[in-house]
Amino acid sequence: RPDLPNYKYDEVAEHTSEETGIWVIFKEGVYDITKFIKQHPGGDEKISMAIGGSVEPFWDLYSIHLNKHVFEILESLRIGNVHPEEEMQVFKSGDHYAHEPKRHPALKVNSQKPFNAETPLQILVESFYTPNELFFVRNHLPVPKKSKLEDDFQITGIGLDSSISLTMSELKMKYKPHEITTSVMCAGNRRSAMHETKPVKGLQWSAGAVSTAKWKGIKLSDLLKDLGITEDSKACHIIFQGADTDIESKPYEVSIPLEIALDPNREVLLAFEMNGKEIPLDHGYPIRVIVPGVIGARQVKWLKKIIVSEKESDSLWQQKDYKTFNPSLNIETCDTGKAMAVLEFPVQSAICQPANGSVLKLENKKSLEVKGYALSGAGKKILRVDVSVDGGQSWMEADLYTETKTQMNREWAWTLWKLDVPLSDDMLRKQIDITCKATDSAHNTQPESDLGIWNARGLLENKWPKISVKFE
Ligand code: MTE
Ligand code: MO
Repeated sequence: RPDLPNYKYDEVAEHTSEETGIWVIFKEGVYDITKFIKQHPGGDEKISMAIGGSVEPFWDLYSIHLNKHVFEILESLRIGNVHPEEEMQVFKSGDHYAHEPKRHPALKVNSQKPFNAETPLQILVESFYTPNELFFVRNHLPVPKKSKLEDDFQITGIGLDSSISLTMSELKMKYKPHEITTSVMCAGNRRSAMHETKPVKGLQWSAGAVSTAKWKGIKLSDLLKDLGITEDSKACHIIFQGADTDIESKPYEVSIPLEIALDPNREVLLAFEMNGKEIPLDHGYPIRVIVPGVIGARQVKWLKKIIVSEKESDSLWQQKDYKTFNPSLNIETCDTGKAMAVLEFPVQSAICQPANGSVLKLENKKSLEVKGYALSGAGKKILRVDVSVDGGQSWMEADLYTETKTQMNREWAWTLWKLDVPLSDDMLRKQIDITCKATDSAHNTQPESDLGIWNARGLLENKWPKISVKFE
């Protein structure tokens, strides 16, 4: 619409209140929805997460919006266009973080440089697949410049004569593409809960450092077998290197055991698609490793190099971070040399709705809808999620929801759960404390307290999650 002014993302992001006007972006348009928001049928809690940015990922969640009537309303509220120069953020020269992509303002930012942000809990469980724009982001380093990222990577090491350069386009022609649905979870998910028990070092994640996507790629096991790398190899580890580097030009690097990389049932992918689209820059464009059943740290983004090796990666991320210790050891006294690098993770769950601390409207309520997610490592599926409103004296069983058809021990994605908790008159008068716990297919379940699992890095917190709500 050339008759209307152009606005930059930052300008739109400043319009989030009634005083300034409430603006949103849809495709190339900027819209003022201040008047409309009051009548929004979904209530203003959900729409408020979309303001100041693009509404598109929310419309993926709430497909009710995708009709002609809504587009007509929106078009009548158009006030401008997204500035055509707004493809990338512009930073001062010399800034290592000069090539960061645009991010959706609904993400809950933990740190800007490097960029770390979680998916808001309220929308995390609104759909089985997390929209790409709202998928949590965990970056240790600056994002590499997009124009430098190409379709190729190197593979080298034991059993290979020389370094081989491969392009994804070639591999796509040679090997059958494979699709899997996995949840990616950071080992630091829910660290803030462990921090409350006793302070730990690290980003203070709530329960939103996990998201789920359908990934398409080629199986790493196909490639390795084709190159003649088998279980009999002298090598024991596969090292992955990213294109992102620190100030000494050292790349992000970690490794996984060869056994996992070669296992066709483990379905380790060199992925090139996320939820049917090109992988976004924040999530590893153009190629990222997906290792089902293990913590996020091993799933290298912006893949540049694969090394077949006798030893694990000697990087900081393999040798120092991402290890757990005896609860009585602190950052100074823990022995990182002795501890094993975290790979698979224990059974986990979270309560996402209602939000912790909410004050809810009474409205003759007979029950309260409680929603969350549960998942476990190593391919274990969720057998059951139990919910308690009396501190664990009695438990109700939640309804489970999944979109995967799982084989035994190959559940790589989360299970969403929901329960209508019956409300008694007594409960309406005081604070309601809600807790839950998940049990996986090996009958592992979550601990009530984290005293026994506390570790100096604050990893793998999985004690019973707790929230409290009140009625007005
Ligand atoms: N890969 C590279 N190259 N650089 C990184 O910083 N972070 C890892 C992993 N892969 C990281 C990486 C960590 S710790 C996690 S939890 C996941 O990516 C997060 O993936 P996401 O940002 O796509 O959610
Ligand atoms: Mo992570």
